[in-house]
Amino acid sequence: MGFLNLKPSAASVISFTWLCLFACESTEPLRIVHNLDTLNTNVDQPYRTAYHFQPHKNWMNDPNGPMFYKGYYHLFYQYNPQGPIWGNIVWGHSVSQDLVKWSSLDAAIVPSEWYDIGGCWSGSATFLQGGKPVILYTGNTNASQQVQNMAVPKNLSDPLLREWVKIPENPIIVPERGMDTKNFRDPTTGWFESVDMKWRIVVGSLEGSRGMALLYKSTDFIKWEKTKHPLHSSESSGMWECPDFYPVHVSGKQGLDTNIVGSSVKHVMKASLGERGYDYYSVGSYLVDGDIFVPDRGSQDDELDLRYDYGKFYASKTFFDVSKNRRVLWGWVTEFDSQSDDIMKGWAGLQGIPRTIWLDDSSKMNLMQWPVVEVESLRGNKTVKNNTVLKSGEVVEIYGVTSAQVDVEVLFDLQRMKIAEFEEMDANATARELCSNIGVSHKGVVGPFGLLVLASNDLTQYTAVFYHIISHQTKLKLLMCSDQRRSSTLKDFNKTTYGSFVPLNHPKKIVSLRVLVDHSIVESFAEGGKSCITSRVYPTSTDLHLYLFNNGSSTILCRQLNAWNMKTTNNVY
Ligand code: DQQ
Repeated sequence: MGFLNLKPSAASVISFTWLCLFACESTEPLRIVHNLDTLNTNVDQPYRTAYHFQPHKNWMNDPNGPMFYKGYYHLFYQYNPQGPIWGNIVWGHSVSQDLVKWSSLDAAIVPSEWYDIGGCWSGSATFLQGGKPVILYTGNTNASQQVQNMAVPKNLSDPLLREWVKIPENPIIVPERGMDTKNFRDPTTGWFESVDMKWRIVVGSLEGSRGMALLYKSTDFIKWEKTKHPLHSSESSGMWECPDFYPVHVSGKQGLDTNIVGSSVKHVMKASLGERGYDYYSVGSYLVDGDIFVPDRGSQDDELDLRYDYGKFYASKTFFDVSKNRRVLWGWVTEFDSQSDDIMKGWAGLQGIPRTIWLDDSSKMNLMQWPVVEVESLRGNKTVKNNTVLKSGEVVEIYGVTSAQVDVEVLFDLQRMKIAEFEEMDANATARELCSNIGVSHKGVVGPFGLLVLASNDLTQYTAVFYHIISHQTKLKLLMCSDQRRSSTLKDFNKTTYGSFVPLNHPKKIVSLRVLVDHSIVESFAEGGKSCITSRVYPTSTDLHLYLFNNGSSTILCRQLNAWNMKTTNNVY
């Protein structure tokens, strides 16, 4: 990791070159506000990422108001300008022309009025008629109550939208009498319905233990009226943070503007459940006349039951990227070390790689997610290793890759498998429990097999991302695991194991896996994006390697492996 241990002078040179490259290519010169002199440039920073979105220092949580405007992607985010722990929350603001190289600007919205002095919390951007962007955000008031506010750009001809003005009508939505004023937040992107010529938004809320998406309507986007019943809710789910509601096409990958309804469209309702710490979604129908969302696969109480990601991924938000006709998902990936580690590092929180999101054609039940294509522009030297036979207990090193900064795509060939060979697993156990119980060293029949990333030379440290084909509740299942038990020797590191069942519509002969590794984050995508697991890990070894492995008794053929060293886009650490 020598290249991260730059002396202050070297760091400054690299940053300058990078900023110049980016700023000089843009139509507008960017005003970069971070001051290199104040950065912790003399501290060892092995866990800062090279190509993920992260501010130069301090705390970051939810992505807010992502949008594309006049040639630039905008990402706002919950940011503490004063330190690496949550508090003093403002809307940080960065811009990019390609979703992978970012420049930071001044904070867009900061606490200043009685209605947001306690923090400018999460919200969304909407394009009103005429293409004018506006932001809705939650203000934590001087009495610690939650209200919804609006901000508009000062200068619409500035593609960087550097200055935002809070409107005089704020707060535009306040909690009604009897509502839980501390659980009323995170307005969504608005959508317009021609049936009554009204805008709609959803605000997350809680009544008792029932989490809900309150629906509000407006003709002018300023005066809002709550509908009689929520758009959707779920008993015992706790507060619904950062709800998201959007249409997906029933077939194909193209994204849809949030206003679209119709017979070729399904809708997705997502809620971030604070008590569980995960983002859940349902696919279903939006009945505009009844102002209600009806999930297709409703369990008894219509609970949301699918997850974007079965690892660390929270408070996510999508936007419709009109420039590429796709819907893009951002999600916050928190740290997994201790708060004192964060204070030492001087920062906490990443955004996952933005993902294109669409409905799974084969099931119409779940979403597909895949790193945006622009990430592939960061691929450098390529290593190819085809037709590797992995006998039981074999570990094969992939040479030529920078294991800390790599994009790996693998195809495993299961031709020789017979269904009769699959192991029967505890029918009552969840995928995560099965992954924990099995572990990477289990000697199964078909699996575990997969990758060891961020692995030390002597294999005492590694993060294992692997598959296991099993029989569970009398069905054939592809179990995907990401095991952090041996990822680090750090004392306060959370050594958890994540797991997910990957939808398999029929016994498959080939299964695919893609893993993006970036120093302290491992993002895994199974079967072209049917299931995803994101992990945060902190390897203490400085000599890191990449391996293929198979521990099951059946031989596995790794038909194809492509690995690319990934370029660095983050200019400083
Ligand atoms: N983070 C924001 C809230 C939101 C929570 C505050 C979710 O608006 O509910 O920073 O992480």
